[in-house]
Amino acid sequence: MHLNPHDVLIVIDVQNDFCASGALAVPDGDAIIPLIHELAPLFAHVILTQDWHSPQHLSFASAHPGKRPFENIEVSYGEQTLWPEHCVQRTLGAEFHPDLHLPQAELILRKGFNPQIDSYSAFYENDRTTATGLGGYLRERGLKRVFLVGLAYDYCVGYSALDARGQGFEAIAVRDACRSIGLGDSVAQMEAEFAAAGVKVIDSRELLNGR
Ligand code: VGL
Ligand code: ZN
Repeated sequence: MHLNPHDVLIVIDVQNDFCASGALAVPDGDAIIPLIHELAPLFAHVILTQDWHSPQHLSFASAHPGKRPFENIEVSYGEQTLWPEHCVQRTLGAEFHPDLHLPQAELILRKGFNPQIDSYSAFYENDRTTATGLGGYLRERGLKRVFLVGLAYDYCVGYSALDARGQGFEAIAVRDACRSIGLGDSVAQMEAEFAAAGVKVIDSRELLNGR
């Protein structure tokens, strides 16, 4: 697969709390970092996202007495999964993994900072209507095709890819440069949504061999 100057690599949430010994560790999460470093130089544009929650964020089980992580609750905008406290603003867990080295990144997009709304997607908060501005940013800069890597495939990578399609961008998830949380059948469900929305899933070899 050949890349062009309108392609952008979006590196989703490669933060301490999603990596080994983090508060919401994604199994094998750190393992993708060397591959991300191989892929990034192929792209003219790189964007990072950073999960960036207020203390006592609505998505934290600890903010709901009697509730436990990974339970679902009903909130104003619908169903919300509850998580362990993670990626709290200005904590070590919210920092990018220390091995992640992408100084060329042009934008660091923070999301999930609204205390009352979670944000899996880099484009829309979980109410599905509050925009982060990323769609407008990409359009104004003439970026048309987004490649997604990072954590977690079945949540923030997945919802970002779906919303990219919804905003009229081509969206391609690089499967082996992602890892999943895996709650129930979250991976299969996300892949069914990818198929319906036209999100492509590729292996990194398709990029690395096509140079
Ligand atoms: C994520 C759950 C909660 C993710 C973020 O980055 O996939 N998942 N917050
Ligand atoms: Zn989060």
